[in-house]
Amino acid sequence: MHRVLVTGFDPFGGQAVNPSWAAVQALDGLQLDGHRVVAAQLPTRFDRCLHELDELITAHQPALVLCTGQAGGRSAISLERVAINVVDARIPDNAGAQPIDTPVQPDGPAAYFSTLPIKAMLDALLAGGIRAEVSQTAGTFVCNHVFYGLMHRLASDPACAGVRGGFVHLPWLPEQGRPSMTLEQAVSGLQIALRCALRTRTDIRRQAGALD
Ligand code: PCA
Repeated sequence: MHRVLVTGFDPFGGQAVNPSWAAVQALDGLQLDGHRVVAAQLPTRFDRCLHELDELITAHQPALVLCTGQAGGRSAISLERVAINVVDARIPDNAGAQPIDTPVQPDGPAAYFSTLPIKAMLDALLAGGIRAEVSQTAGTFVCNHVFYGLMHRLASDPACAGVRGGFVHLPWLPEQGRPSMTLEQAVSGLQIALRCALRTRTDIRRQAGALD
């Protein structure tokens, strides 16, 4: 059966939990539109996250990859549009590293767009009663690093031809502070977003949403 790889991060910045790992864990083994979901955790470390993602892609040869992370302060599921080729860490990662003004890939382009149908996913989420928005920045920390590295691999590895990928940020869980989203909503939102991404090859055009 074709696979979908979904990743979340371990907790960082002194938090006890990361909603992205909590949510994707619940999707592991699920069958969606003829695909089996494989969920994996990535470390919130610049030195290891892309190496582990690369190994997961090589091992599972997924048809689609959705990486997810926590974005404290956001109140909706953020469908990220663009990954940029810069690292500018505002806090240290889980290994104490805090790179400033360095590229993710010295020989890579300035940016990559998500190849997931973010507007169709937005519509599906809003129709499902889940707060959602299109986001124009995944930041410049480990999440953007993984998003850029994912898109660079998919764009440059011939073995990944036709594989689509993207990134979604999730709000805090209620126990982390406000604004927040419940784990149930986050899990259900990721299912809706993934099902839509698997079914939709060509994105729709639509306003970026009420939260813009
Ligand atoms: N969020 C961070 C890194 C790990 C995570 O879950 C970010 O937005 O970069």
